[in-house]
Amino acid sequence: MTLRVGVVGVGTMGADHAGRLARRIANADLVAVSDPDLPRAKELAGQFNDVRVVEEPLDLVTDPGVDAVVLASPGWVHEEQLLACLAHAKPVLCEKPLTMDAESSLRLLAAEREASRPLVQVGFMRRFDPEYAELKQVLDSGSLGRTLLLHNVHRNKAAPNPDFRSEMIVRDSLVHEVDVARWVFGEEIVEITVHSPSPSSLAPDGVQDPQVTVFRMAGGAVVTNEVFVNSQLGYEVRCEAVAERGTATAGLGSGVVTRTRGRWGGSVPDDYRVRFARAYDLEVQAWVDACRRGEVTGPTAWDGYASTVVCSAGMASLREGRPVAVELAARP
Ligand code: ISE
Repeated sequence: MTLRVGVVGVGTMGADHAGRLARRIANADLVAVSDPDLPRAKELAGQFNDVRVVEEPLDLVTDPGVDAVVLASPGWVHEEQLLACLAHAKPVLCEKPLTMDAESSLRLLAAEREASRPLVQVGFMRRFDPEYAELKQVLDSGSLGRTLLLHNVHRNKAAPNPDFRSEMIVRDSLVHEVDVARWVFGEEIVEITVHSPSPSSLAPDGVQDPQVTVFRMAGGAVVTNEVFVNSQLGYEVRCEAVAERGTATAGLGSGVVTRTRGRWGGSVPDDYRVRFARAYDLEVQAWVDACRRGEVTGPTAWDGYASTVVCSAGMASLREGRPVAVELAARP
């Protein structure tokens, strides 16, 4: 059976996923797209064969010709759209955030428990990046001893839009490090502190950028994170794990090196679509394969809930300039 997939939201990520589903993913067909921006949805659908435009996102979810949904709509409409997916037993790959706050994420977890099986995967694609996956394997093998620290660096060339305020750096960017830390250690974050160094003069007025954030993990490890979204230099994402007998680093960017005119070097990608292209392909292929088996194998609704709670605590820490404890509901 070929999985018939509909994409809701045709902004940067939705359009990227649509192209991947139409051209690179096996055993899946892109059959429909939906977005309140109808001309944009039509323009995207027109790039492929036999892709319908469904005006209302909820109509796409309930469409009998759609087996599974990729949600790339803004976070504030996720709850309603995810609940519709659950009510109609449609597996869904939801770009982060799962929802905007802990309460709505908990409502969603409860609704998923009522469904016949888990249906939600959250789009934390770094878990599928070959280098991140290898880093995790090395650490899990125990060959380096116990993991003590993680140092993450996350730089964007420029913020995606002028409304990308300090809170968005936590909620939309740091959320990836939140997931990486929980995934690498296999445990929850218990405390978050957001430090506010002197901001770059190239950041918009009043925006705290860069930010340095510290997580305390349940088992006592510490994770440091630099997030700098107006770094000018390009897209750079790195993770160094420090263990008892060595370190493991993903994202050194040591691709092809050229030497010419008295200089040597490689290239820095412009954005995440380039840096994580392979990770997105592997993520979506794994999701399609799991959907066809009736399973969820990637980051779950619980991972989405936990990352939302950590980011909310992070936003409080950013406001108040102090460590904030992370309090999760009991895990079902
Ligand atoms: C964006 O939404 C992403 O998910 C990117 O991976 C991240 O680098 C960027 O900061 C976010 O705005």
